[in-house]
Amino acid sequence: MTSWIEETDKTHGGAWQLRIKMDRILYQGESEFQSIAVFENRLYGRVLALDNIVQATENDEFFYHEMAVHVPLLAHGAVKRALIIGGGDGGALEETLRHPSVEAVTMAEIDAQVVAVAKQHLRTICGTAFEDPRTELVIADGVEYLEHCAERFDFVLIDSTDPTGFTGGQPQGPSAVLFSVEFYANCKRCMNPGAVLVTQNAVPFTDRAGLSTPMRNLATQFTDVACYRVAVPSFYGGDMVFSWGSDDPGLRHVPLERLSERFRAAALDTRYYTPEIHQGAFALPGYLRAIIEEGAG
Ligand code: AG3
Repeated sequence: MTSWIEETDKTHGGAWQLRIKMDRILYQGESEFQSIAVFENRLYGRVLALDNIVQATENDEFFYHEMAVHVPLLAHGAVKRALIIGGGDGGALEETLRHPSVEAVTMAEIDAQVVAVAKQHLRTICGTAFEDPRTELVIADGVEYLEHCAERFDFVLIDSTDPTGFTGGQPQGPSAVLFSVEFYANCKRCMNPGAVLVTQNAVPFTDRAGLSTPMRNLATQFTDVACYRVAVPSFYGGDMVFSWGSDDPGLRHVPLERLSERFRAAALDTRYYTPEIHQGAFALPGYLRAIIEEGAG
């Protein structure tokens, strides 16, 4: 019998369904927070799904993780201390640790079981990032962690799951708090001058509020708010978007030669990121601009 993982649209009353074949199931379980599955697929390799939603796959995780991390780090140029909220699969952590400037990365992940599953089944995604002496893993609710955090970071990445839906433009579900003004204010409090925050905002063609709400909320905290895009093959609906908050507009306008120099100096071995892609990713098609300007509609 063939089994499939099925992700169903939540924002248009079940208008679409994405099915990926589970050729071999490696792990299936329920944690305190969500269902967790790791399976093999002929196209994607090993796939991590949380509550039936694809989070990362072996064969296309580089689209997501390289863009989540290398764009802000090479724009900044001297990140020493980084904070990742979520990111339990370890992919973003691994990319962050590739930068020689990085001295310490704190990761606040709510679900210890995701980390355990990643260590056991997703080593091609996390490598040995969890064992790196620069890594401090905190199993905690990101909101609570930041409320009490006395550290200061140069880079904050919010690598969370998507909200489960939007009611009146307001995100719903366990990760909803990670898109709120209060949460961004706490991020900001824990950021050094010139630091940058990046947050994943899913696929706006299917989840308009998933982009417009955080963009609006980020603008209450940061003077320079923007977003950039990447099409992740295993996510349905076209471009996904990372939103960006900083008080230094210069970070978004680093000349290509400078980015290329930094890229060479960091000696990153990338499969998606290039300095040209970095710059081009901030160019937005009209429909994304409209979502940001007009809201979810
Ligand atoms: N977190 C964001 C996953 C977004 C999934 N959305 C979707 N499939 N529509 C990914 C975690 C990777 N570290």
